Amino acid sequence: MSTQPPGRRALITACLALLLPACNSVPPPSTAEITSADEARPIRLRHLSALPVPRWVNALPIPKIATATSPDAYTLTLQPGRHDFGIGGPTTPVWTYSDGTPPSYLGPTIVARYGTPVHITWVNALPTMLPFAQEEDHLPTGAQGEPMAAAPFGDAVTHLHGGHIRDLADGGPTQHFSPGDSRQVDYPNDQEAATLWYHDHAMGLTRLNVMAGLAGAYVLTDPYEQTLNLPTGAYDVPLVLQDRSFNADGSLQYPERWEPEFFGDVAVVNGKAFPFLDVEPRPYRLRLLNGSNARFYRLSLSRPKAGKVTLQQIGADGGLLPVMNPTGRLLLAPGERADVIVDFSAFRGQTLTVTNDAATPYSGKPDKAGGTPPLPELLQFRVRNTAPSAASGTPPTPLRPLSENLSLQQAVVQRDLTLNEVLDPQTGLPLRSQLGTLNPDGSAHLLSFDDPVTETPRVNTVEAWNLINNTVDVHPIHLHLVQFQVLDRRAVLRDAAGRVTGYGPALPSDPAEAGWKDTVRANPNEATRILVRFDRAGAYVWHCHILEHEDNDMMRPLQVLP
Ligand SMILES: [Cu+2]
Repeated sequence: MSTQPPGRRALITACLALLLPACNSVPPPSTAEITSADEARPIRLRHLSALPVPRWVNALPIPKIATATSPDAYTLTLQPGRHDFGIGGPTTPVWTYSDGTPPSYLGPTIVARYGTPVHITWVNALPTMLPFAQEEDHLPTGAQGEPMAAAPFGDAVTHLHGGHIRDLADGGPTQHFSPGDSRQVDYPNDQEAATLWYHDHAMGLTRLNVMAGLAGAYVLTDPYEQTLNLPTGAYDVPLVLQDRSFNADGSLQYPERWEPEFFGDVAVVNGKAFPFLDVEPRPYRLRLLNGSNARFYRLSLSRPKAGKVTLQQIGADGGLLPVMNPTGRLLLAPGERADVIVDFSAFRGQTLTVTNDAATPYSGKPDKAGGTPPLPELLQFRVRNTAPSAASGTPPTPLRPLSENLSLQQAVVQRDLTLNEVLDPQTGLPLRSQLGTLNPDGSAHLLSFDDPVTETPRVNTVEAWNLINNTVDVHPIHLHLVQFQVLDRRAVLRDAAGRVTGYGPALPSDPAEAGWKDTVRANPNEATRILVRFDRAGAYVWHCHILEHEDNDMMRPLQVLP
């Protein structure tokens, strides 16, 4: 581990997070300062695969549709297995969700229909050792030197990300259960058609269990969506984006003790390294899902020497957008989804590459000096040189009006909440990330997961949450239970001690996030406002979806009061 003194970037973070008196001489960061001072943290440069992984030789697999035991009922068993990522080396020990057919990495896709509940029995048949090395004492100690809470290895619990579900079925971090045990849950599917996903959420283990393979897609359809003439069947393709690194023996390479973020050097899409997909010259619906632990993707579809293809974004986390969003570049933080239509009919016989230029860690700003290099290429589409079919697939505009247009005037409570990073004063390296509230003097009040609940909305009320990011990186903030709307983003104004004194002008949200969202990017030194209707009482959580942050300790309880 590096013992280099903290760089300016780290020092700024420490001052903002802790508001140390000794830091008062450091001026609050401006955009320019963050950019020019963005220094690499050597700790993040390690995870290079031990073998050269071939590109564009693996056909993209489409995760199989889950086999039901009876109509809309599934038994999914969490179990160990081996998987061929197509890395040109030995197969890889992984953890999988099995529906009784031979298990696969990722888990099988659950296809659900609006208004028809899905019943799932989750069976934990995992061993008590992860498929990659991990120290027993894998998390740093907490704020008072106490050991951070983590479930024992082998414990697991599955959360349906984006699902509108009662708290006992939510699969929150404290609901983990041991090997040999099982849980039964019902998902009501009483929300709009959307690309949801299921993944592990066990306390202190989420980054490890998801890295091991515990994730899968959950596609919810509804009659309205089916009237839109969107591509279906083989032309409706989920693309689960992950990054992994591999050891020479084929095993997953992951740090044996907690590190602030993990960035792999191999793009894995639907469980294959750098795959390709042969497509027909016609429209496709691509359901992009960022299933990485920490990597952001800023995606384009590129043609050799011919620039970028316009992506027609039709959906975000919680379903269809009100209007289509044509864009050349899509930004996806961990946990976020985007549905796009790509019409390949203009590209017969050509090869198109899905490219990525998001730096790591992702600050949202040009990052010339710092971070690990991005994964510049993920996936290729090879368009067959056949006659274009007269296929459907041009989406109408408007797509789907918002079922409710939330306004700030509806908000009965406005909460100021903070995103913070705590650095080791000795080494300058991150010890943990924490959410918190805002003190009356504008300083941050950092809170651990175990501190008493502070976010207690009343059921069926609307609240405005003002997410103040005191760090230098973007954090994707995810709320369980709800789909919300992004209101605006404002620059945070600070005094010399870094305390919040006010806000700059409101900037409207991105057209890409104009629909329902369950995960929102909170940019550094900005306050991101979301409007949320809490429509079900119960005990939930909200957290950063960088899984290393979520595990230590960027997660808080959310108690919706009756
Ligand atoms: Cu975070």
